Amino acid sequence: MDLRQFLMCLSLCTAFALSKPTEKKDRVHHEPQLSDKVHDDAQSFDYDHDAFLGAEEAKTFDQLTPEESKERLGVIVDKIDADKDGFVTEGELKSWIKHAQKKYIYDNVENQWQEFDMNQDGFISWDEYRNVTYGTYLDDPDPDDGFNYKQMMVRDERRFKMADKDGDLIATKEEFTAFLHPEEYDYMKDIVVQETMEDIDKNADGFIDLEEYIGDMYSHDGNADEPEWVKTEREQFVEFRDKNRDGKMDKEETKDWILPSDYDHAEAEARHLVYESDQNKDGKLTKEEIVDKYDLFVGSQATDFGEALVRHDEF
Ligand SMILES: *[C@@H]1O[C@H](CO)[C@@H](O)[C@H](O)[C@H]1NC(C)=O
Ligand SMILES: [Ca+2]
Repeated sequence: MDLRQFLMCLSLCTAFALSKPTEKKDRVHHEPQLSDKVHDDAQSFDYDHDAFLGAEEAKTFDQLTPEESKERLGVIVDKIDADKDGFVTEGELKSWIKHAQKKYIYDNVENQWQEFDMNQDGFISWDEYRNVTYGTYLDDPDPDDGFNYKQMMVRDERRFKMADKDGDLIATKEEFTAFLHPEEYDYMKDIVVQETMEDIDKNADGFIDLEEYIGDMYSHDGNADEPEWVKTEREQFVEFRDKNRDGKMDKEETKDWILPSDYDHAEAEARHLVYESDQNKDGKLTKEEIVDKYDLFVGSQATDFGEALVRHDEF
């Protein structure tokens, strides 16, 4: 999928999200992420699958029969058990999840690289990126699909320049990775915060106030009462987000929200997976305990089919 398709999808998905106002939109997706799915095990284990396998690999498991899934999961368990003592600890699981995340990012950059490095010199210049991504728009600067490509391009260029450490407007693989996955790099954190603020700060005063904060996650459904989670978010804003209690979030407060320094997603997910599958409660997992819960860890054709039925019910 190239960026144009991705953008199309993004705008479609946004429209879709807006049509379902009671569902929470997850803004905190800029953090070093394990998945772009919302983590709600009552709905599906998609987030866990992405975290455990990496998003690409998770898709392959969705094609397997339960038996094939279990077998491949068993092979993975042997790899996770680094000290080969027959048990998977929370620490081993955390390392594995971090590894899956790194691999996903590496593969994702590799997959896109060929498309953008047009002259195949091992670098991607801003010109190459711009031509590939916005070539159609540049040829016809007034497209009638209503999407603001100009604004996207300006934003991409600013991010590209930030990722491009030596300022030659030519990205090495490392710099291009920082461009595509800025949340993974300390030196990109400011731009991640800036882009997020621009998205949410509708009146462009440089701050996120309570209504903008709520408006980004929830759109009012006529006269319907606000769902409970929206009320909770309002309290969160007042109690925790707006630390200096001036009624709005500034840059620092926004950064603490979307890129909290004291929260490790891989660790939290490892703890969650152990908690959910440790049948004898000895704090570590056997291969049997993991494979028993294969639907939580990896899923399969069957679980995906089940989800499709659930999704169908919602419409
Ligand atoms: C980008 O497109 C322009 C206009 O078609 C062309 O002049 C330029 O050489 C292209 N740059 C690269 C790096 O392909
Ligand atoms: Ca190149």
